[in-house]
Amino acid sequence: MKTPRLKDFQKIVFFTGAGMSAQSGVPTYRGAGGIWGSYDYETCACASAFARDPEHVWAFHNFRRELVSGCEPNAGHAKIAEVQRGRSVTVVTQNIDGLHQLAGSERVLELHGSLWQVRCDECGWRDEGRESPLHELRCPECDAYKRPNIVWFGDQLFLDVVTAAQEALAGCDLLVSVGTSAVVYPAAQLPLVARRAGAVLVEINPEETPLSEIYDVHLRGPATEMLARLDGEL
Ligand code: BJW
Repeated sequence: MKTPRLKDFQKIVFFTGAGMSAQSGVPTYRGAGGIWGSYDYETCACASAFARDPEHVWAFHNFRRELVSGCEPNAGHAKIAEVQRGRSVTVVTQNIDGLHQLAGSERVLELHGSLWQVRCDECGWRDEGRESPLHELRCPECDAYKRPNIVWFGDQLFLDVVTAAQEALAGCDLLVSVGTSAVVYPAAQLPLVARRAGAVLVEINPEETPLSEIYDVHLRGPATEMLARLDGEL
């Protein structure tokens, strides 16, 4: 199949992972230079680690807040935001960095939460802001530790977000997946909803993934260059 042109589709979903932000300087999780090469998710990114040592988990997330706050959206984020103007486009992202929104995208569904949101699981208090690092780690209401509103390993995904993502995928005629290794579930299997709905599926990734075979078109290269090939002009 030839590379689809965005103007030929009515309802588009961009499904993004860490590779989307790699060219902004945000490290991916896996592969060369990936975060999990230097940090152990069992001590940094799961609820049991937070219960054991919340300050250690916060040190990791404050490191991430500082790192990401120094990163700008790249040309790929900008391209998606541009395509979204005046069209039915939903961004379903596994990323927690908020760069789609900074680039101007609306209708962004954050499957794994946000680095910039915090909550208290004791009393339900919530807050949002880009203070980097976050200094006050205790809930102002009940003094328990705040936690990042991020979906860690072993956490359930937010049902309302997953439902909205499934609806967008079931109703789309084009799905463009960008920069995900497709190994983290249940997010990895969401593109299958679009496959079953008969959409055209495009995978943008320099590498093959375990789900590459479900895609109609494979654009093997970096996100910014490959997104530019899709021709967003009306
Ligand atoms: C480029 C590029 C460029 C580079 N341009 N591309 C079924 C089977 C097996 C296991 C499970 C299962 N169901 C659930 C599980 C357990 C677990 C899981 O999936 N484990 C697998 C790893 C084995 N899932 C969960 O625990 C989930 N919860 C859940 O299912 O609850 C119910 C349940 C629990 C337990 C058992 C059973 C059911 C929650 C998952 C939460 C994931 N959270 C994280 C952590 C964030 C922490 C933090 O940041 O602070 O979210 S993990 C991390 O991986 C992050 C990402 O969103 C996620 C996906 O990673 P992504 O985006 O794909 O990035 P990478 O780095 O993997 O890949 C980057 C890609 O980009 C590569 O392919 C590159 O080639 C490419 N690339 N440069 C384009 N320039």
